[in-house]
Amino acid sequence: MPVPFCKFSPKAVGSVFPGVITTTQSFDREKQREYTLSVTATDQAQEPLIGVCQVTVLIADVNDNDPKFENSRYQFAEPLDFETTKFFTLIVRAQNVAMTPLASFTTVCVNVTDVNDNVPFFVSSNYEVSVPEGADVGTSVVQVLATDLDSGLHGEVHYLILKDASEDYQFFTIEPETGIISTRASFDREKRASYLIEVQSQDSSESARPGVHGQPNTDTAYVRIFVSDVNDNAPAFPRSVYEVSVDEDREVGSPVVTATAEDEDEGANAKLRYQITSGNARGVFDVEPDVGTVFIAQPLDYEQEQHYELRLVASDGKWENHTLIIINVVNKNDEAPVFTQNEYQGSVLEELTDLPVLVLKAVHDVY
Ligand SMILES: [Ca+2]
Ligand SMILES: [Ca+2]
Ligand SMILES: [Ca+2]
Ligand SMILES: [Ca+2]
Repeated sequence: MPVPFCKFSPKAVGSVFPGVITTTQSFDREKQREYTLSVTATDQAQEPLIGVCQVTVLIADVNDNDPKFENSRYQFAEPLDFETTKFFTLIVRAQNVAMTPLASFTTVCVNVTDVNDNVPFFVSSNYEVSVPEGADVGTSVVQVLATDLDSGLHGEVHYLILKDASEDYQFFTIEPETGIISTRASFDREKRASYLIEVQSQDSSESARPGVHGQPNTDTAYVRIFVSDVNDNAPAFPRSVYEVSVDEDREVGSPVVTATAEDEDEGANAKLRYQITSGNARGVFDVEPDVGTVFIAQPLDYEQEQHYELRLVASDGKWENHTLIIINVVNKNDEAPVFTQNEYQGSVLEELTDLPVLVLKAVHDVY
């Protein structure tokens, strides 16, 4: 068989002709470990004799090869998380065991693919907001916010209002993209002072979380909407007329009547001040401005005035209303009789019997 790697060089050493086989190129044991040569010896006689022998050449190993990487499988010791690390570069070193070890390096790039494993959580699970009563339909009330750590559709959040038994949901609307909640009605605090709705956030692809089959990830939050007061109610007295009788000898400071007005608003919008605006001749009466109690401010005098008609006004600072307070002064016989003269003179006839001697006139209650 032809061996292109060797040459055979016969050389005469005395009467012996040894053959020397030398290599014509280098060998690679990793490609072929041994070669078999057939060596033929021929003498130079007229009729030459031929000798044949087989030579097997074993290629000895030397540490001449770096370790080679092939398609390998790498296992991660911990679960990957796109949200933590999106891209890994691994430098892998392989080294053989030898007196003079040889090493190879390769770079493994790992792109982590995002899955929808994060819930769009609301930044607050309870919102408390207020809207003034009487505000126009379409007034924005609050913007809710949910954040989702995923990328793309996995993290794109939409909002909706859940329909519940209370039916408060029907008074509000939410923009799916922005989470802005607006009114669909105008409210009256005096009828109803608060509403409660439940809002939901959802991402925009199927969840990769266990147990959520084919659905997006969701979260919910409550939004309590308080209707804040506006001063839209005037004070109102329960009666348009109060009529009372007062003895003329009642002490100054005595209460005569309390006329309390009602105001359906709250707080400052229902804080009333009372005032007597007419009918109060000589300032005989006054009113406690916070409570509406009319009291005697000057001594009453039946002889001077027997009848008062006071106009009592209650005001909340914006609206007012009034009532009529009729006070009848009752005459009291509380003055000692006083003689009209200090000295009385009269003459008596001696014949008269059973006739008045003198008429003494006294007048009651001069003052
Ligand atoms: Ca993710
Ligand atoms: Ca998500
Ligand atoms: Ca009011
Ligand atoms: Ca009000």
